[in-house]
Amino acid sequence: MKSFTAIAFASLALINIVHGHYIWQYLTANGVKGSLYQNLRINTNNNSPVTDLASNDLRCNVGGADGSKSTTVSVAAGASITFTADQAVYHQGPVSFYMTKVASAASADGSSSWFKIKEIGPTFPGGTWDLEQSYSVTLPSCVAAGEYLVRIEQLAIHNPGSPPQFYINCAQVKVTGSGSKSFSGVNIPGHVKATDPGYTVNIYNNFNNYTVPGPAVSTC
Ligand SMILES: *[C@@H]1O[C@H](CO)[C@@H](O)[C@H](O)[C@H]1NC(C)=O
Ligand SMILES: [Cu+2]
Repeated sequence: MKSFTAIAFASLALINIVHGHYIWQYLTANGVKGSLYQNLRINTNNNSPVTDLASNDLRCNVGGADGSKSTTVSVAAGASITFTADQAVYHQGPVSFYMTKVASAASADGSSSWFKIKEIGPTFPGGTWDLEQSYSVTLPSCVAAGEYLVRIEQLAIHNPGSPPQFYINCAQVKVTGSGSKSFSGVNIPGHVKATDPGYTVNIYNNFNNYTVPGPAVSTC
């Protein structure tokens, strides 16, 4: 079993080198898939992940603090949006979605408080992950109208060979509707701790349960 695990890791490392990773590049809103980076922050790290738990790049990816070149899309509270990557996600791990309310989605740097609106963990028995090229999230129907950054985070778990990798981006969204609810949240970085079981877990060995890192999902 041990040697099988070692071989599995060796081949995973090779896949990394050969195929590269993935980038969140398209947003579908109001049923329309946008053009490249339309209504999304534009990252400058190609398809590389963020791995530093203390980095501000965890907010909206490397380069993603600047929203000046991106547009903002109006979406009704309760509607769904979809993030699509340049290729299907293939590193195993959870997907989480967060929102932060801001004065202007185009000028926000992500330093405000984030609340989680959805998480996708593995299914057991087996510990099978939902690996897709696109993931959708429904914006809470009760959330206050106004501008938000909506963030996708895929955490690619690479333990124990190398640290987990964050694949992230932020959409610029103006939520419309009559909702008035504001949720308390967490700061990013800081939302995932180096000691979180969902961050440290070895998914190849005795993998029977899992808690997605970060706060609990906020619901109406
Ligand atoms: C699985 O459950 C045990 C017992 O509650 C807990 O200690 C452990 O951290 C959990 N593992 C993960 C990866 O969440
Ligand atoms: Cu990769």
